[in-house]
Amino acid sequence: MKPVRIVGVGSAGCQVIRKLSGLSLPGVSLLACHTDFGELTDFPSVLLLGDEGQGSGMSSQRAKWWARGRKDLFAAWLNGAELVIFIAGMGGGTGSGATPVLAGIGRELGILSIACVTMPFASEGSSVTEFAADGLRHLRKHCDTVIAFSLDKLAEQLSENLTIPEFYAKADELLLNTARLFPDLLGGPLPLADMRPLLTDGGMAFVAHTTADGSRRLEACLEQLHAGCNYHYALPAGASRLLTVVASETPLRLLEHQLLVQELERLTGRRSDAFRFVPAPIRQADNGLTMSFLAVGMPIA
Ligand SMILES: Nc1nc2c(ncn2[C@@H]2O[C@H](COP(=O)(O)OP(=O)(O)OP(=O)(O)O)[C@@H](O)[C@H]2O)c(=O)[nH]1
Ligand SMILES: [Mg+2]
Repeated sequence: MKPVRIVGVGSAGCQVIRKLSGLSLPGVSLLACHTDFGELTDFPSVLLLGDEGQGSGMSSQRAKWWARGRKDLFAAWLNGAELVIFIAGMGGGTGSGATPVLAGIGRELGILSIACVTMPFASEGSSVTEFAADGLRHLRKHCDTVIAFSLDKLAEQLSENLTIPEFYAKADELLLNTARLFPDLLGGPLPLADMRPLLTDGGMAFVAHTTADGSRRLEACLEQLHAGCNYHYALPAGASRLLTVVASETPLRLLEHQLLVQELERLTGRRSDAFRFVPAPIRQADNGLTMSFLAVGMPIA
């Protein structure tokens, strides 16, 4: 039985599942979950929420209700899992309403759970923002660890010339890369047993993916850490546990390591014994330095 399950909920979540299904991930089962039957084609496993198949009509209440109606089916699919990762765009009816309900089903079964979500643009309007905030509040109750990115902040980092589909492809990539930080089964650096103490009851988490090369590569990565796009958080200040995943063709120099530890101590307000640095496999052969930061146990904003 595959120990890791990834569930995409709603259009955005299913989009990420589609991308993950193109990767070879033994040990991982994927599920696309939606209220809209038309968006559930060409997936290996799907779960339709409700019987109509016409979408939620932007109603998170309806999506919640329908997700509760699938409790037995979803629990059966989760059987034997050790970790479940939920992916969704908060703001629509399905993602905002159903994801917390599905996460609650996982929690009742005692499965370690993580949610990686995006929070909508302010320009999507106040009802979308409220759905999203409500969904996030509920996710915090039902998941061990929740990571939320702000689309407004992501847009600030990217070129203004991107088209909307190009922008959403970047948002999907951010969610996908974040999900892949987790167990080694997904290409992450640590086995599940080592992720467990980090993520259990982790609350809100901060994640930043950075990459740079050249003689000031470490400083450049740290600058990118400051320009992260986490909802609520500009920095990993106050985190109780921190994992830094380092991939580099040329290993970190001693001076770089010292600078990194100093800066992380300053940013988080923690001593270095709250940190763990792990090397990651290099996916691209270049001289660059790639560092991902996962800070768990962030103070509630
Ligand atoms: N990552 C990502 N986010 C998207 C995409 N399209 C829209 N979003 C964002 O995700 C939020 C939720 O949109 P959807 O995923 O379509 O919503 P849903 O969960 O399908 O809910 P309903 O369509 O209302 O049933 C939106 O408010 C946008 O902020 C996408 O292609 N990728
Ligand atoms: Mg949708």
